[in-house]
Amino acid sequence: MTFKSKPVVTVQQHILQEQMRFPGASGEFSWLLSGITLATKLIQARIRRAGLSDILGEHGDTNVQGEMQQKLDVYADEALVHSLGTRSSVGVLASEENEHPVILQQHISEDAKYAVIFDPLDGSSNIDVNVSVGTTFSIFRKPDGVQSGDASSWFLQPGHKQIAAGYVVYGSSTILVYTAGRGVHGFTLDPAIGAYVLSHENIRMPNQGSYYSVNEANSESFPEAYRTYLDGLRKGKLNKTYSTRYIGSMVPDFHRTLLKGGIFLYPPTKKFPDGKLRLLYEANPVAFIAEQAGGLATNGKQRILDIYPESIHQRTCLAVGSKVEMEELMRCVVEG
Ligand code: FDP
Repeated sequence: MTFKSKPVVTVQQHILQEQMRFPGASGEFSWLLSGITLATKLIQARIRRAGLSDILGEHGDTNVQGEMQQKLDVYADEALVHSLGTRSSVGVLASEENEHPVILQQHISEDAKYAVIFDPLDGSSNIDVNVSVGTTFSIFRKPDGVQSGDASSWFLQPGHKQIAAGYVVYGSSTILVYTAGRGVHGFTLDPAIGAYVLSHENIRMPNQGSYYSVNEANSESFPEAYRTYLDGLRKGKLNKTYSTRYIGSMVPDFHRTLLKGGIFLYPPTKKFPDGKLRLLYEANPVAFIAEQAGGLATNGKQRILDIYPESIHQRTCLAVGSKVEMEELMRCVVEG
């Protein structure tokens, strides 16, 4: 590595550079994001040693979704709460693992401007078999007129109000992807220096890809329009030969879709008639990133980022991906 040929830009430097474009920016936001990068470094260190320490397997409790918590889920949740809990700009935190938002009591003050919601370890059914998993996060500004103690209302805002969102993929390398509404940038964790380094600047999703990503075992119970759509892809309706790719961890499945194009979808099924994925900490962050990169995201009826949530753990149907595949899906759904 030479400093002359390619400057090393860490995520912290990048955020500070972005921030300098806004006169009067206080630096609080970059301090907040540094809490997320610290937590995800702690999480990835645990994941990398998973088979060597007593961290695999079930924790013994169930989370708010009624799912058995894995030990790593619990660790990841604690790492994020611990790392963000000391940022005075963070008023409330919410997570897949906790039924109610965590109010950081000591921060209920004028300084507390941001609400952070996250899924500490998405795709956790893949942990024990050494398959990629991820962390997602979404950040809102405290809405006007909200009482500090009314924590849920900090989050009950449509996704287009997110001020930043992102995810980390714990895959063959660890990569952080985020947007603050001015493009999408990816940073790979360099284990030699312990820093996330800019590796994917201004990511653009291809207009069309050649993969579709869905749990086809559920296809018998998909609504007719989704079955017609998938059949069309297989039969070459979009003038491409498609392959399937489905990991069963949303974050790496979406990450591939972002870089290679195509579509990722979790339609309504018999078991999950309203969709399985969670609006606030799964669909919203990837929808924000997809749109910033030139893609689209819908629940089949409306743009994901326009949905007004009614509860923190609300589920949604999700289809997200390249323009060509998404426009064809919307056409199939409208025609019914
Ligand atoms: P998991 O249940 O393993 O946590 O919403 C969680 C999620 O994984 C997503 O990451 C993934 O895309 C989806 O569920 C997988 O669901 P199916 O096993 O039903 O396909």
